[in-house]
Amino acid sequence: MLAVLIDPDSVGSVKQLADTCKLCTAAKADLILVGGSLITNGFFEQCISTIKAHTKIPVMLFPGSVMQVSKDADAILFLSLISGRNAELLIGKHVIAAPMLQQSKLEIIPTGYMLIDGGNITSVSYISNTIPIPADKSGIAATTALAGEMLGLKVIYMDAGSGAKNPAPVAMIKAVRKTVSAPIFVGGGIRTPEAAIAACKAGADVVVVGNAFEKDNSLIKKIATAIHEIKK
Ligand code: 1GP
Repeated sequence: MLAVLIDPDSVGSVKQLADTCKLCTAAKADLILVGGSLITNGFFEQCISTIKAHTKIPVMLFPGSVMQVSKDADAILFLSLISGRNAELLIGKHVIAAPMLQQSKLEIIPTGYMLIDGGNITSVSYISNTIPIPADKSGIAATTALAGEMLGLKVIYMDAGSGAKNPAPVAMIKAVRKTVSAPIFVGGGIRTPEAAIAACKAGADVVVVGNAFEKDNSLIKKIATAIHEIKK
């Protein structure tokens, strides 16, 4: 599946976002993720309502903080940053968000979130104050994912971070795929249909692309088609 990541901070205007939604619908993108490490423009709620008004594609929150929760979305990736050792992002923020989530109709998706070194320091690594898993340590990634699955997490998200120089390595995705049965999201630094296909063939169930679409929205169709062709 293709998940299109929309970072509210990078949306230029409501019209631009509406156009992106139309392109996502036309390309048959499977999911829309909304979130960012930092939101400075106050556009979060309006971002969700605009997306909901312009497409029927399910909207999944990918929250960078407890402030990024909206009852208007369909689901939330309830992220536990299992590659890091920052207790706040493993359980602390969850305790704060849980009562609010209980009152919402959001589908809660417990997610083992793993940062992978993509060759540069990304916002998510800086803001979360955690060190990503080294790109050549597939064994660490696989055992981290395994522990996450044993703890009951339903999805594993391997993220090189938005704008990563290199996406998560194919060998590492394969190692995680061999070790867990949970669906695997892979994102960060995927800019071409070839990179998306490589991630899928290695075992990703969902490929997440954000930055590349902000720069060239014609890629939505190209990458969606490439991913959907694999299924045939
Ligand atoms: C980041 O996985 C996402 O958290 C997507 O990354 O913006 O580099 O596509 P990009």
